[in-house]
Amino acid sequence: MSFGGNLLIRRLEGSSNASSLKNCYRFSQYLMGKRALITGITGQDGSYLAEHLLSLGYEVHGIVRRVALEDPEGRFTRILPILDRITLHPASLESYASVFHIFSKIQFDECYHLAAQSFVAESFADGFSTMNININGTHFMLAALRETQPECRMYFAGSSEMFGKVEEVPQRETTRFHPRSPYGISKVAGFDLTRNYREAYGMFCSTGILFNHESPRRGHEFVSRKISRGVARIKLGLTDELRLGNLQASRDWGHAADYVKAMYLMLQQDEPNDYVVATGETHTILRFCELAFSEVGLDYRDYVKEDPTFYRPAEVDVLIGDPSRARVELGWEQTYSFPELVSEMVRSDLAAMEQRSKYDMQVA
Ligand code: G4F
Repeated sequence: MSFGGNLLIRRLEGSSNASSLKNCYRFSQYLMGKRALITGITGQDGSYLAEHLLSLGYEVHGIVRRVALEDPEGRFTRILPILDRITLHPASLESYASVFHIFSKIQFDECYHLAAQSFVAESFADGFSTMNININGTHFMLAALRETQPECRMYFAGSSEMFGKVEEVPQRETTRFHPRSPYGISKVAGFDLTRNYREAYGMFCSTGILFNHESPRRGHEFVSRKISRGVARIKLGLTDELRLGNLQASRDWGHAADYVKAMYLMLQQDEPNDYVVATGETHTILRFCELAFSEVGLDYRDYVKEDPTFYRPAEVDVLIGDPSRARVELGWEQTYSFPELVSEMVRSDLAAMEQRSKYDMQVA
C-alpha cells in the first residue's frame, strides 16, 4: 500500500496542475492508509474493528497483555486469521508508563480504546478491579495521548449500561445516566473523562454509547452466547437443560460487525461527539431463547430453567436505544436483524461443536 502511494506522489510532482496535485496527494494518503491503535484487539469488537480497518487500508496496531503473547493459540483465537497483518504491543492498561511508552514511540492517526473489564456480573463480584482497570485505563490513555500526540483522534467505548435504571424511553445521547453496577459507574466515569479531555484540551475524543452487540465471537459468559452454546449442546445431546437468570430483562441487541463500523465513522467526522448505537428494538431474554431453540427445531420451554444464582444485585430491566443521531450524522445503518443475529450465533456454535465431536470420534 505505502509503495503504491509513494509512487503516485513522485509521478505527480512532475505535474503543473496544483489542484490535481492536491487531490492526488489526498488519494495517495488514502492509498498509504492511516495508522490506528486498538486496545482490546483480541476481543469480539477489537477483532471485527481490526478487520474493518484493514479492509480500508489502515495499518493496524493493538495492545495486548504480555502473558497473551506467550499463548497465541489460546488468547488470539479471534485474530488468528489477521495475525500476520497487524502489529501487537505488549502493555498493561493498569500502568501509565507502559501506555506512555507505546505512544512515545509510534504516532497514530486514530486510537480505539475498547479494552475493559466488560462483564457486568463480575463487576459486582469485584468492583475494585473493574473500577481500577476501566477508569484508570481510560485516564492513562487520554493522558498519554495528550502528552505525546494530542492530535490523534480517540474513540472511547461507552455503554448503554450507563443508562441503567432508565430515565427516558428510548435512551438517547441526552438521557440522564443512572448506572446500576460498578461496571456502569466505571463507564460513566470514562465518558466524563473523555468529554473533559475534549473540552479542556480541544482533543478529538468521541464516545460510542453502544447497546448490547453480539456475534459468534461473543465471550461465553454473556447471555446471548450462553444461550447459543446451550442450544447447540442440547441439540447434540450433551446436556438437557439451560440454567439462566432473569428471563424478563430486555435488551436492544445488534451485531458487533455492524457496530464497529459506527466506531470508525465517529472518528471520520469534522467534530468529535457522542453517539448512541442501537437498533431501536428491544427483546427479552426469553424471546432470545425462543428464537434460538426454534432455530434447531426445539421448544425452549422444555429446557430453560430460571435459576436465581444468576440474578444480579441490581438489574437493568429494559434497554432500548434511539440511534437517530448516528443514522443522520454518521450515515450508519445496521445490516443484521435480530432473528438473523440469533440464527447466525446458533448455527455457528452448532457447526463448531459438530466439527469437534467428529474430530474427537476420529482420534478416539
Ligand atoms: O449478556 P449480559 O451479561 O450483558 P449486559 O449485562 O447487558 O452487558 C453487556 O452489554 C453492555 C451494553 O449494554 C456492555 F456494556 C457490557 O459490557 C456487556 O457487553 O446480560 C444481559 C441480560 C442481563 O439483564 C442479565 O441479568 O441477561 C440477563 N441474564 C439472564 N440470565 C443473564 C443470564 N446474563 C448472563 N450473563 N448470564 C445468565 O445466565
